[in-house]
Amino acid sequence: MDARLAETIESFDDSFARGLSEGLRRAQKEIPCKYFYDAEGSALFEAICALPEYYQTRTEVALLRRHAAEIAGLIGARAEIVEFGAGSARKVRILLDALESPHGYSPIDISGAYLRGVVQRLAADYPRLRLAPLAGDFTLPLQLPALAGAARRAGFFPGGTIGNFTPDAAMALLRRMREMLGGGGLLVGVDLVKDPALLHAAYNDAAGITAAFNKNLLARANRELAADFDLDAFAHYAPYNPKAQRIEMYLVSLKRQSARLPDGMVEFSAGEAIHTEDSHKYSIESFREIAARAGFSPRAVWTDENRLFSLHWLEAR
Ligand code: AVI
Repeated sequence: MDARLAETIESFDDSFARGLSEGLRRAQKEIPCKYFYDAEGSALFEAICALPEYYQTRTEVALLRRHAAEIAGLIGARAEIVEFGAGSARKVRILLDALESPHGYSPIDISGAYLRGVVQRLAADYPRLRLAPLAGDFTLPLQLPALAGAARRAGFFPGGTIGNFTPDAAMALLRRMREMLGGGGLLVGVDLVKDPALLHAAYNDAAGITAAFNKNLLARANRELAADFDLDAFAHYAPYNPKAQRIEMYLVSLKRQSARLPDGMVEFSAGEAIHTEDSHKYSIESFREIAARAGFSPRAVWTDENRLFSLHWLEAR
């Protein structure tokens, strides 16, 4: 990794303090889910991905493995892969191994510290690949470094993260990704509507990892912002809303209490909930409609035999 890229990682200004203060002063308190992913939260999310109840990761990985050759053919040779919310960048290795002479890889992730380690490991394993990491919020317009020598850019947005946006916001985000990519295609993983009991279990695991992931928002505020949240006085609550077809995640205050934030105190009544995440589920058709509204032509779609998860190849119109 050269010095310029290291700077790109260091210079990203995290807005956690602002996001937390604004969110907790709303009538319906909220903390935007993008703040889950500091180094601690990213590690907890990795642990979630390995949980028996969390079918998404293993199902998507199996789909990628099974269809890697076909996907590589659709992407084409000498492509630059841009991954939105790269996390551990484990899934992209399946693509990189299948692609013909991949030219470059540009992972974008909100956690600069996490991205640094990921990129170092990739550089060792793929010495010929041009790596252009970007620490930042991919929901905001980002300038991707100029494309030199690649035949085509292809976006990669796995993990069902598109579900963490409302359908309208998902459409707007897909449109922005299409613009950022300057044409080309996008491979996106989308979680499917299914038996609510399976969904409920996936977000309420027996080992309590998802609860720890949710509470890490408060732990992070204590670590980074000298806040004083009492973690034992908040409960993880993640019901499925069948009408809206989404899991909703909350931290519920178990008593009347207050907490110190950098810009003053915040009060909680007993039973008051902080909304921390929505995870929308789609049918294949409803997702393809959103992609079409965002200016993509939905092409191939792959799903598993139990129809738990789907992978969509979209081409910019
Ligand atoms: C990242 N995202 C797709 C996960 C999801 O399933 O919505 C985040 C998550 N929240 C709780 N468990 C996992």
